[in-house]
Amino acid sequence: MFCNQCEQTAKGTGCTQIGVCGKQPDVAALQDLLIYACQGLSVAAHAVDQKGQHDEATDDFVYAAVFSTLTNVNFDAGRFPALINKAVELRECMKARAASLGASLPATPALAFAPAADIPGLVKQGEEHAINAVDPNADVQSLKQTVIYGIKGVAAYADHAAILGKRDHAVAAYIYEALAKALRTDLDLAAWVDLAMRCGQANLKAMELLDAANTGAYGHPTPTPVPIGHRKGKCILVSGHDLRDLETLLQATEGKGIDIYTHGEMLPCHGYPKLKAYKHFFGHYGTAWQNQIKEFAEFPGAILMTTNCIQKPAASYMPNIFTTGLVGWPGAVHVGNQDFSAVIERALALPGFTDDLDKGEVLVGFGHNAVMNVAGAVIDAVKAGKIRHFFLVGGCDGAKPGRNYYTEFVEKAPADTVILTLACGKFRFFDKKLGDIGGIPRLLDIGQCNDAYSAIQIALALAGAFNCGVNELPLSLILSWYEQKAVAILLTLLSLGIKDIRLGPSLPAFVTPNVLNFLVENFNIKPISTPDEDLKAILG
Ligand code: FS2
Ligand code: SF4
Repeated sequence: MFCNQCEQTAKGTGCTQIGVCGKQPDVAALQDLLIYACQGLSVAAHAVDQKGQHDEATDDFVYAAVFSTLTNVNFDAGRFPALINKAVELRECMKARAASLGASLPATPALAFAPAADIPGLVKQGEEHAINAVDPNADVQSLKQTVIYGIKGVAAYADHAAILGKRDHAVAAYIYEALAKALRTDLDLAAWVDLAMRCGQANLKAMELLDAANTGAYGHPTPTPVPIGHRKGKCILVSGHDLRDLETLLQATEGKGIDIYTHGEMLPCHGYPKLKAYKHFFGHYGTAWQNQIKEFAEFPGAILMTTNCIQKPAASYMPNIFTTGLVGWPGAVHVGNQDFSAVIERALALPGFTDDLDKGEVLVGFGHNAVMNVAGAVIDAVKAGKIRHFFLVGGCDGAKPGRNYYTEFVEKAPADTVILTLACGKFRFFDKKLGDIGGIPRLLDIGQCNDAYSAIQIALALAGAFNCGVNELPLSLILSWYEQKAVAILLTLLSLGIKDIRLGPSLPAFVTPNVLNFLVENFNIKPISTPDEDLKAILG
């Protein structure tokens, strides 16, 4: 086994025996084989694209299949054979369509790959098609992995958007082209830099679709206080990122005496008008994904995992945890087709909270629409010298040491600065009382990692208001990464020409020194140092 796609990879170089995340070698091989099967499909779909045709169901399948290989999504080997076989079935359809359109297909074994009949056979095939061992040129291989991991993030966003009916074939067209090209070994560094920048642009489109999907279905988030304690009663905890799963669960539990709590990246859901309208959508419980093992063990109700990020469940709460959608863990009950009756039954059988606990509130709901509504006040405060600087402190959380940098950074940021935040890294400081500047809260929660589009829109609007570029704004990006959505977002920021990003807690293992030099020279990207040093360097 070899996997180095996420930040917590073993020894900072690669997981070789078993994943630090809990991924077993057979699952790692099956995931690589699924990507290979999607590459064969992509070769044919790209040829069909070039004749001006495509198939929406194939696009949706590829988004979901690729998303299944993202870190902390599906650990269940038994779920992968069907996906691999489906990719091959769709590849054959696309091959036939290409032939009927007179499109020529390149000669590549991926177009003829035949999946083995059982899991051990598929695992062996997967080992022969490991993502990390395709290109003899280490720097090309590094960029190739950057692009493939970025595509995993793009696929995640596109899958979320497609679930709510928002699609743009341009996203799938890019994925087909790039996955097809990743089979080749004749492309040079410049070609891969171009594919990486276009991955960032495809991700911008996917995030724009997702923003339109979420706000179209549930309204624009508005500033909303969310209790972080609990109240007496039966309860269900929802984690992950999927808004439709939450809505379906809210509908199914209405009037049943069950309160719904969010965990991790579901926190921002409290800001959406159509979701917060449910009276039993009570509050938020716990912090980021890596704390599940402690926090889930203490939750007295059922737990529903949507999308990423699932952590190996402890035996103590295994009977309480349910997966849905693309998520899987062997032994955890998987519920499909938006039928959450088993989750509700379990919640009713469990004790629920036996008391009321007031732990205060946190404020969510500062998506681009809400921030634009106070843009006038923000601009005036900057012009009057009341706001000196904005920091976007956002990105993933994770278990490795070094992430307290972000807490300390926010604590040490001077009182005349504003912190914009998004994604699960915020749980390091989300409950800090940072006060306000003339009524503008100093800590503005933009939303999930899935809402990075909102942060980009806010930065562009500020740049427009001050008649300058984003790089000239009094704004610094202090980012943390863990998994492949963060890779996709980083590529988007780079593709928009955004410079001087500080990235931590460590740099990706799949980036070679030459690729890093390229990033430093062209984008002035830098690793985080200490909060004091970085604040001094930024504020002067
Ligand atoms: Fe957290 Fe990062 Fe879970 Fe997001 S680990 S912010 O991209 O997917 O959340
Ligand atoms: Fe290791 Fe991360 Fe891969 Fe899991 S996803 S096997 S932790 S590199």
